[in-house]
Amino acid sequence: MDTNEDYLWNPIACTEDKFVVCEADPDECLTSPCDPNADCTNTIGSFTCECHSDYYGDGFTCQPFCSTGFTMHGGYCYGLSPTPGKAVEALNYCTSQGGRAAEPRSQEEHDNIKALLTGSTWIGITDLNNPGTFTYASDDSALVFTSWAAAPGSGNCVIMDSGQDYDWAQDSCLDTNPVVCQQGEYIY
Ligand SMILES: [Ca+2]
Repeated sequence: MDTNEDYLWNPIACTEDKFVVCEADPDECLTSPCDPNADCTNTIGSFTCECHSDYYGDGFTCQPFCSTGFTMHGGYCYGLSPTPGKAVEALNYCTSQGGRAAEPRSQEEHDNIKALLTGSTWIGITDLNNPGTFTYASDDSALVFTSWAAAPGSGNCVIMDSGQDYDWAQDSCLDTNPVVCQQGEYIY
């Protein structure tokens, strides 16, 4: 860039002594431009922001998928009731949280729920509508997966039984247990 020609470009011999102007890529991530719940990646000439896996958004603004008190596991948000209650109270609690009592419909979902529990806990399965045939509490449809305990007990409601490695056991609906609730897109 030639001072004698208004800084237009001018080819000259490479052996001449001249100043040089350097450029370097700034690391925009040093100024934390992304949402606190996003990862920043520095790129040449720019940077990118990507929300953490349990958040959604453009990276500059990220919203949690799950409500307060719920955490995401395998595409669903799960949360435990703060206090034990009878089965009907458990179902109502989950509804009040914008969800329903959890309905584990695969081994993966069962295992994800099991990992959250610290004692016997209601799930959304009963035979109240069809004595002897257990169905999902939300829509009374047939079970597509089961994990019954070796000693399934008796009663019209179902717990994941801490005494049997959290396999499913029947329990009186009037017993009191915490409940695990589930939120998410219910697509089967
Ligand atoms: Ca950059």
